[in-house]
Amino acid sequence: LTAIATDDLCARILARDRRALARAASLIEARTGAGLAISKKLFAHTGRALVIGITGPSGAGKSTLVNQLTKHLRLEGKRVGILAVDPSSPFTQGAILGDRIRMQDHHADPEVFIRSTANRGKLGGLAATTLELTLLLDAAGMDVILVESVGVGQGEVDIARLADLTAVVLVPGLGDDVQAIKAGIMEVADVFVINKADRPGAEQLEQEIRAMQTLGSGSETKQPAPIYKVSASTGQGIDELLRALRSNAESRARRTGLSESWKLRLTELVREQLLAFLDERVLETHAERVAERTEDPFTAADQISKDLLARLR
Ligand SMILES: Nc1nc2c(ncn2[C@@H]2O[C@H](COP(=O)(O)OP(=O)(O)OP(=O)(O)O)[C@@H](O)[C@H]2O)c(=O)[nH]1
Ligand SMILES: [Mg+2]
Repeated sequence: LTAIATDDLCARILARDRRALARAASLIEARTGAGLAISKKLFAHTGRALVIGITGPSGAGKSTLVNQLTKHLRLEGKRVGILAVDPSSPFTQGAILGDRIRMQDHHADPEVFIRSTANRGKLGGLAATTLELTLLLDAAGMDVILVESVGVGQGEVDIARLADLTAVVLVPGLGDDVQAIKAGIMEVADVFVINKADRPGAEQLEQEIRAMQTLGSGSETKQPAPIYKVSASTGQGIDELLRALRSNAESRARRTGLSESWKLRLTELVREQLLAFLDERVLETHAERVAERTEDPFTAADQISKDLLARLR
């Protein structure tokens, strides 16, 4: 894209043109120079949207929940951006298709923008592009951005870095669920959502979470995350949940200032951005030498950064 075309695309995004937005999202996802130029240009227009991370095990009902939250937000006239991040797993195709189906309630709504993205970061984290996409949707005037991501161990931690607040979705009856969840999740969850509360076991799961919260709370000043029981498929409890998410975001903003989550988010973005500059082939060449023990890892790192600097110059 020429500079003029990029400028034009940015102007259209700011004017809330959906096709321009979709085009820009593709350019960013493909990590093109034009995508980067758009991200740079639009950054000044970001900082308004509330980014909510929705994470939890596969099949917990995250997409159904996102669909319900969107419905409620739309009734208030809010513009909603939805990013569904799929892990690079054999389920990816199915998951994207499934999300499309479950979110199709809002597909025709011009004030809702939905994007499924299969990109993952180089080191297994959420892709920098996901973060860039939240910035894009923010600039495009979305009031709330819902980011759905399957959380399996590290996933929750990653999403917490890009979201203003994170809701961890769990379901009763999985038994080992809470045990399987690493301690990290306790710090990451701003709100716990027990979904499928229409099924038996919700009370018990709530008690298990509470027990873990008391175990985990050392000298921390942080309040334990509130727990909400909902049924995403019927819509029961969604009003209360949405209210809780909002008040949580507000109280956090009062407590730490908005700058705190931005600092975290941008650190992550810059880190991923730097990693993206690495030439995969150069990395691999050195990795092979290290494996053959003809080079040590530290010299390899030196060489790789030298190569990087040479290319950037
Ligand atoms: N009984 C019951 N079923 C639900 C509820 N919410 C979602 N489901 C069902 O649970 C299944 C999984 O829902 P999804 O919304 O696709 O779950 P997900 O967490 O997005 O799944 P992945 O994206 O694959 O990780 C679907 O069959 C839903 O209809 C609920 O509140 N109660
Ligand atoms: Mg889903």
